[in-house]
Amino acid sequence: MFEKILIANRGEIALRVQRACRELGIKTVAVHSVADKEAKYVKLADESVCIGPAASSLSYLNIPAVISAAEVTDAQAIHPGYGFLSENADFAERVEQSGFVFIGPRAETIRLMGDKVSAKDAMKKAGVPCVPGSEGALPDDPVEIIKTAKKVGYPVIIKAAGGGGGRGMRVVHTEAALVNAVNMTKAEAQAAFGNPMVYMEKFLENPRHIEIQILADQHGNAVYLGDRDCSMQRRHQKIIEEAPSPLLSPRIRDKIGERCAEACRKIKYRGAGTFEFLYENGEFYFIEMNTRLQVEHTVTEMITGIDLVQQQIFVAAGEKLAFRQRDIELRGHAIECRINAEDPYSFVPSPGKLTTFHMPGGPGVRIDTHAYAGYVVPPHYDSMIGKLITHGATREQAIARMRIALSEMLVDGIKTNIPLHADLMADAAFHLGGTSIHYLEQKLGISHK
Ligand code: MV4
Repeated sequence: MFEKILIANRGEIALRVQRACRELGIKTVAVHSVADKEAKYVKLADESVCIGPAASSLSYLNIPAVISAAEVTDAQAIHPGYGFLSENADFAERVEQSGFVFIGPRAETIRLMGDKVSAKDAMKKAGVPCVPGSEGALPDDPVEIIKTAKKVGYPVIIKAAGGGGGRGMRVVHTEAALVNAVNMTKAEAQAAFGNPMVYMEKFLENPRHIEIQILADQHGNAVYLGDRDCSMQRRHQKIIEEAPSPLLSPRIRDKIGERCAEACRKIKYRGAGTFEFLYENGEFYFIEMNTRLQVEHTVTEMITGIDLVQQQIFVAAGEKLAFRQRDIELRGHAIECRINAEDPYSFVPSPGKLTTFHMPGGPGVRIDTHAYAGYVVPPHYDSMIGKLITHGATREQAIARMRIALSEMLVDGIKTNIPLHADLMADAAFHLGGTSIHYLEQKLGISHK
């Protein structure tokens, strides 16, 4: 097992990874920007290294600075958290070339999944159900493009191979608009990702966003750890996630889960990963695979009792998974509310000093946060300051616990989205079993983009 791990991230996830390491007796190295030098997780780490100025492009995204920090501190492995360098194949490659273990999949796998055309192709071949659409990337020939759309059926969606997470997409409703839309998406994709490749899919009008968590070791074993429903979002930012999805029966869950686990065995996946699906009219449609730990991994941990960060560390160290599929049991229901430093309705960021910071407690309540009274939320990064997670025997109990926990939570000095979460926990459609990916924007009266 590793003796020392460098954590290439900040905020709540830096603290989350640190706690996993400490429990395993692994020493930790925190890296931080100038703006984060007073952060709690920096002080709690065994060692810390300042890797650059506040701007993340010069610090948390600075590959040579992160690798140098691992060298000077003699760390053996690097955990990238989520965001920043976590899905950067070049980073993973340079980490391993420098003699460290990257806690995540092989660089080759990250690269495969980073290109959404090759990801979809690989998953289709591995038996994962995908959205109907073009075979690979769209050709240049307008006649071929029109033919493909006719076959797929309108509306279609044009997506950039280099995109993902909602970037570089365009919905097309008519043949008249098609070729121009493809060309526009290509030009944008070239500018944004340096890759003009685009592909076409049938546009699903009102799906749910359901994802499957998987875990694979380097010995050919892979398991699925249930699903999460992440449909409550706005502008591709999830705000509430839950596990399991209230929509799925155990039989359907096991069927899609086993498909994902089998795909992981086929492509020799290593580490934790997430299959993202759209779910509509009882069918799953694969859209993307995330090769990192996700913000919402906590709800999976609550219902499985498995520490996903520790599992990432075990498999990165070459250990075999200590459990099989039949050992994994889903217990009860968990909900996560992302607590953001922002106006609850306009979503404008609200950095600044937390003058009050009282956190709730009680049975089934978990809080993952690096914040505390007196902490200053810096303006340079993501607005998420913590996650409130509740677990209950049933969905109703998890919701009840969330309502109580939200009512106990006091944060002053900045604006937070706690009032929005309180509204949503009382929302009739949410209570009835959740909503489609468009519900929150419709409820808030935001028009589609
Ligand atoms: C789609 C879709 C409808 N049909 N693909 C947006 C993020 C990216 N991961 C994929 N996305 C979508 N792909 C087809 N064929 C609708 C979306 C989408 C969406 C997906 C998941 C969560 C939130 C979303 C919000 C708007 C659109």
